[in-house]
Amino acid sequence: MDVQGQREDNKMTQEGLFKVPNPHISALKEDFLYHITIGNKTHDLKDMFHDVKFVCFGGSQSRMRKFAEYMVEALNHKLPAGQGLVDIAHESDRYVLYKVGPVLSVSHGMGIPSLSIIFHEVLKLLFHAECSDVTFFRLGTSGGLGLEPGSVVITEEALDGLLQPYLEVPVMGEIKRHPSKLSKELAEELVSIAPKGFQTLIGKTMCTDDFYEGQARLDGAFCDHTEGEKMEFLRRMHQQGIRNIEMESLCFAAYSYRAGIKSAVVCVTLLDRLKGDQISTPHDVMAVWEKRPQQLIATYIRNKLGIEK
Ligand code: R2B
Ligand code: URA
Repeated sequence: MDVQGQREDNKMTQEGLFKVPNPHISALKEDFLYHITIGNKTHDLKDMFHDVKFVCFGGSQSRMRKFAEYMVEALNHKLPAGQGLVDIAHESDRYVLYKVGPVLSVSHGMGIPSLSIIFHEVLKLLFHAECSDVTFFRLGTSGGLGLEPGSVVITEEALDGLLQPYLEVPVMGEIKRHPSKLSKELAEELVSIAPKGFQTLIGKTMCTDDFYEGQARLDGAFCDHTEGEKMEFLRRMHQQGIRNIEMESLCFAAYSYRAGIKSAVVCVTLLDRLKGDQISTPHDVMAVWEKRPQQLIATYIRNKLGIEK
């Protein structure tokens, strides 16, 4: 079943508040966001999160902590004397959640199932907190196609492993199909403020459920394809405008679109898949590359908040 039409039904109330599309949520006695150990009756979510305007997701817990620390500096955010950043989800060890002024920094783990869980819970958190005009970003890593490693790709459209532009979710024995569209306007705005010194571009992204065979690698524990077949597939992808490969953009795009939230996927490329499969770049070089999406998003947020450097 194609649920494309649903987008018109949900999201914003007349006051511009974000509203989750699920009508059952408001009927719950308490909505406990299990994987981040936050409840809408246990906690005063409006008091804690009402001012959130930007939610930044990324795979690794430590990277999202570093991003939160970086945002403290970037936003000239004053932490109360003697206090540091605290992981709001610290009672669960599944994800981390930091708040720096209007910015949430959240880890999503690896792959669509992990991202999907935290995405549901963050949307419900924003709903309970009565947030409005929130923008989402995924700041990630990826394998590039025909790009200098360290380049940054802003996703124009996310495609699955069959190169189809939608997320398919089996629900009660039926496949639900959700288009994986992203904001063209936001992608263009981001590319227009990208720093010089490395390439930042808009391109399509293939999102797979597997890092090895699913991404046409030859170096997994299993492999039933030849080098020639791999190269033929990667070249075909490149010809279709695909510039990178990762493992979450499809769900991130589809759920943002379904929720009516403006969003962007910004991933640095760690290698050129037309040249190989193994990622063997030294750690210090990779650390510099991994900061590039963060720097771009920090610039965007600073601009929106009118913060001068
Ligand atoms: C990029 O990197 C991870 C796999 O190494 C995965 O989460 C992704 O999308
Ligand atoms: N993440 C991926 O999913 N693939 C890569 O090749 C690199 C990072």
